[in-house]
Amino acid sequence: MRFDVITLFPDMFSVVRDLGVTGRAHRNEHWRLQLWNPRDFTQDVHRTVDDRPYGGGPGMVMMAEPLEKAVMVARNARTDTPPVILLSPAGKPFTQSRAQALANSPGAILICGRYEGIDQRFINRCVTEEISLGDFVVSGGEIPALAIMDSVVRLLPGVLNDADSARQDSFHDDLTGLLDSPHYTRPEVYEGEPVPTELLSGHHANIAQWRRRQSLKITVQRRPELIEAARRQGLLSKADEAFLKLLSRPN
Ligand code: 9D3
Repeated sequence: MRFDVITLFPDMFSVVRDLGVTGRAHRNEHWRLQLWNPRDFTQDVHRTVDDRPYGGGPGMVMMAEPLEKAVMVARNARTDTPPVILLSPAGKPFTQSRAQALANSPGAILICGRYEGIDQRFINRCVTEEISLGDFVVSGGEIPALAIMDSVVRLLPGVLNDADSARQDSFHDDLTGLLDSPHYTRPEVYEGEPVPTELLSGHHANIAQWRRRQSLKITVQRRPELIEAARRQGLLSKADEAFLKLLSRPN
């Protein structure tokens, strides 16, 4: 797996390259990261990468030429023909299934925008798809690119430890199911609040039932649309439906 990232802030990427699960995977050569700064593809003394928008309006626009040159050099540094993905608030929402598809591929060239936007002619000429992380605003594409690489690298075979890998095929790790139930660890009472007695019983069937019911309850409260999706996917049992009916009763 290889990611080539085009960014004005290459220093931001040490986090995914050096730390945690993705850092270990990078040291173990499960993936490579190559960074390309559009400023290095300018000609003028000021190394200009942005200019004022035609038609007026606030902010600056990233110029096409330094970006296109960076993409060309990144492309030539690879033997395959990867997708060229622009991180954009106007992109298609990123999902776990897109992460899985990227994990099953040789990787991608990721373009991180800054300023108000990017010259559309660069997008038309070089970009194969646009991806958004969701309906909120961040200052540039870098943090979304980091999140995408993290989500993809942890899916590569051999990257997670055995315990985490075992959890991966359960629908808990993928958001197509229900939201997770709460977790507790020592001490048994914290600031006067005890661990739910069900989790202390050692009765595995009761623990599983308590967790399932907590998941259903939290999902109804926070993401009711996921209940309908789970139902359509045949993920809800008769017992689940009975519990949901109980939850919806006024009490
Ligand atoms: C009102 C115009 N704004 C668009 C919503 C301007 C604008 C805001 C933020 C233009 C670029 C940016 C920088 N954001 C990204 O590049 C970005 C992003 C995001 O802001 N939210 C969620 N996903 C992404 S992916 C890239």
